Amino acid sequence: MTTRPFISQEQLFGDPPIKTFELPGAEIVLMSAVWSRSDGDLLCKRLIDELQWRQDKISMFGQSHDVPRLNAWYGDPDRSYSWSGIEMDPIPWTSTLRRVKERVSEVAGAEFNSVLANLYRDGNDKVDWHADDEEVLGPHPVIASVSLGAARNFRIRRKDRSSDPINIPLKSGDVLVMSGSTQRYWEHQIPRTKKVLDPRVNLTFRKVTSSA
Ligand SMILES: O=C(O)CCC(=O)C(=O)O
Repeated sequence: MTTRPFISQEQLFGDPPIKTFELPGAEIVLMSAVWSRSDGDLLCKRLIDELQWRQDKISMFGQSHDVPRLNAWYGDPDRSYSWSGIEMDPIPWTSTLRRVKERVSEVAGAEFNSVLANLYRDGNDKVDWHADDEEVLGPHPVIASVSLGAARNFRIRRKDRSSDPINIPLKSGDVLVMSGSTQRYWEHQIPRTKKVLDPRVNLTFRKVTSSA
């Protein structure tokens, strides 16, 4: 079953340019080029070098597999995070991450106390369908997601599959903000692609309301 196609509205003269997606039960805003493409690419390289990336493993059907990307969790003290059985204790903010957090808070109009960093080494790395709906994020989390480096497709779909998936291309320097009931009713993924050979860093800023 499919519903009407989503409507998006562009605010052409905004700074940064803003696109809102009107979707049932979701609040999603895309801010293009919050960093210029070249600054986004430089930031991507710096974060690849500076962050303490880890290769986590998940267990599926009794077998252990590498998570298909590298991760790092930075944030205020005592803001641990766990997902799919993986526990992450926060590493203290680096000056680069602090600066990015300040800019993201400004454009998103929200405060954050932690960030999950994802490193997609190339198009073979991905994140499967999921929602950021862990209890520690609260019922209506604001999640601001910064894309740096290679452009990748971000796909969202209703959890009840009442509409077709929607594709939102994310480029270096873009910020996507999900809020309201988005995590309750929708899920998202970054699919694998053979077309992308370069790395991408994604920073998803979150507010952890209490420790896991
Ligand atoms: O890489 C992205 O844009 C999405 C990352 C994501 O879904 C997550 O960290 O939960």
